[in-house]
Amino acid sequence: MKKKMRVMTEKPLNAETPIESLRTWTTDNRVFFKRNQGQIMQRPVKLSAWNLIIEGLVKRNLKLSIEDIRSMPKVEVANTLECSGNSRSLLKEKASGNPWTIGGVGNAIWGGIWLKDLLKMVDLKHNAKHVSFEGLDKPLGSAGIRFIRSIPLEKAISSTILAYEMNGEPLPLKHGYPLRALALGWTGANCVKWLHKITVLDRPYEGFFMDKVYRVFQKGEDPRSGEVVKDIMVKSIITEPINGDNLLAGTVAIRGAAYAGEAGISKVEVSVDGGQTWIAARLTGIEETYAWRHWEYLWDAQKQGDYTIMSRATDARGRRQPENADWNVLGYGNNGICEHAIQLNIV
Ligand SMILES: Nc1nc2c(c(=O)[nH]1)N[C@H]1C(S)=C(S)[C@@H](COP(=O)(O)O)O[C@H]1N2
Ligand SMILES: [Mo]
Repeated sequence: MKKKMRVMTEKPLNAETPIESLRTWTTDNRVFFKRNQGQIMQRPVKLSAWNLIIEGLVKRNLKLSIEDIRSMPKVEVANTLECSGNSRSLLKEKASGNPWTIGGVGNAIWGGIWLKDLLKMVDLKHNAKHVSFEGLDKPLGSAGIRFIRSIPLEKAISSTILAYEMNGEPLPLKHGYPLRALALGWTGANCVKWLHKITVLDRPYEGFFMDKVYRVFQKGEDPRSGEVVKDIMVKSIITEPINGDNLLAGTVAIRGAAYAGEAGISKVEVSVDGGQTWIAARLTGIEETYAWRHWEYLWDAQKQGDYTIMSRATDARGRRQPENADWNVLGYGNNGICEHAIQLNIV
């Protein structure tokens, strides 16, 4: 039986991927986590009435139809998308926001175009520094604030795509049909769905979704003083067995996924004694720059009892997961080893 998504809120729709569905290298579109600030349109936009507009610090404004975009050189890239607030509910101290466990992440093969190809067409002005994306989703709440986010031009040129396909299917309505931005290796908030306008700016976009949220700050601090969430930090999750399982003594397969945004994974280690000793896990499956790496450790569990199982990942730049996450008011970036430990009972 296929497990269902865990819905945290219906309006807006916020739902996480069931743990079982994190075990395949690509995550099924139907159970891929869904994170929304606004109201998803009921029906997909009519493609004949849809355009992508590019304006701002450009020498030529551009208005493209979906056919224009599809006729450009196509890129297909595997990219693991994670919500900045993923694992928030596992923090030792409560933080406000959707109570994600580990399912605010998924890996997909995205088909689309390189943003740099579009930026070449418009001819950037010399003071172009940031690129903002605006979504078509209707804001919820009386303030009526649209979802607009910007990324630095450097990221826009080096490794950002505009995707119209997800795992070989047209981009599903809930994931931004017909087009979304994907800043590869960066957290979900940088990947605007239902994209319809790109504006080139000389500074980061100023607005609610840039200045009040998606920033790392402490109690009493002005959100604006905090760093904007960007690349995904090195992290590993255990997807098998499930926390709290009772298992027979013998070989226990401990499996999971590890990811580090723009960096690859060089090592995953597992501890079955609460972090005292660590053993290298085997990296399995496909290795792609922006995609997670699956891993496995076959544990010979001989003695009955309660065990604390942990995993820790090291990325290709030598950065390792911290013992505990750096707490912040909005609970972003929980990649703590201890927070992601699971308990098993061997019977
Ligand atoms: N237009 C628009 N884009 C958006 C959002 C949104 O609310 N509106 N949410 C962002 C956040 S916070 C995340 S984590 C990802 C989630 O993408 P998914 O729902 O396709 O998994 O979309 C991002 N893009
Ligand atoms: Mo997010």
